[in-house]
Amino acid sequence: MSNLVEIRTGSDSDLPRIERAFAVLESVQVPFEVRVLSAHRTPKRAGGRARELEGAGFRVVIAAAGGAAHLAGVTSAETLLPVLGIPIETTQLQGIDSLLSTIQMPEGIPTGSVGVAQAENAGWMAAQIAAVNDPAVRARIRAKRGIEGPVPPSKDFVALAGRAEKPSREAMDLLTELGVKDTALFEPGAVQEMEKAGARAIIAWAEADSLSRPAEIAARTDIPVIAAPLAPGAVPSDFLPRLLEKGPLASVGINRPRNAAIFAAMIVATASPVVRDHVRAHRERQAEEVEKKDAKLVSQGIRQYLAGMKK
Ligand code: RP5
Repeated sequence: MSNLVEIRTGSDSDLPRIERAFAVLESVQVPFEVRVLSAHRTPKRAGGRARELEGAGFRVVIAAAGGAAHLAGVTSAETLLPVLGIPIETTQLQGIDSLLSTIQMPEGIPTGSVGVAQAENAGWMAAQIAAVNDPAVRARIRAKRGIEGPVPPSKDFVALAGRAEKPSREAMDLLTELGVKDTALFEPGAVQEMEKAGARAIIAWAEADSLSRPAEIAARTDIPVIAAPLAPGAVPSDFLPRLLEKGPLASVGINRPRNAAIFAAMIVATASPVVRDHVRAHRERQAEEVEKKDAKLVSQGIRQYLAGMKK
């Protein structure tokens, strides 16, 4: 069987810190390859390899880096495969620097980040994503994680969990545009219903008073859970660490419902060529929009362009 998960680190000094990810993948027999590919020191090699992954049969990437941790983000920009970031702990800032530079991706290019040093969670998430359409591996994962019940069905379906009307609508509209026509909103406790519906990914909304909710859902299922934190204003410094305390889950950053939808579609796309084509087209449209803006800026010059922006 070809490797399904690529694990890349920014330095070989990261390798001993993510050993638990290797152990998890080995325990459920999901084959993986490990590489040292730095976003900064070997950018061409990291980008080039990222572009090859889909064609080589990989389903998901884990990217671990510390400090100015751009490896997961740069990799996300170069592949349509879901990328899970592991922010490595740092001495001076305890890894909060790594976490923020991994998780706070711009709209359109999501990375799913686990918490600081949470290699084990990344291993489970990667295994679960690699197995969305593989009942045998799902059965192994469920047995190891102690999740009850037979392996549920799996189809191009994304479940949204929690009461968040506007972001849910936004995410569902985008999912439809990305070829995932089947979506539904569930009460957060309705995990069995989400499983019965055949979900390939769950988007779990979390607000300041419900930060543990995505992890509570994730504890009861092997469907990959995407934590989608929402906050109306400034958040305390422990907001994201608390959200990511338990797992397995990955978060797309604060107030990014569209990235939650895209990340969910990317997970579905690993088992659905139709959705994959839509995700690719969406990426291309995004790039064209930015290129058009740049061309306009070059032709108009900065003063006229800024004046146009202020109108
Ligand atoms: C990052 O800088 C790496 O991912 C690592 O976490 C950190 C230190 O790297 P080394 O100086 O040990 O190579 O790029």
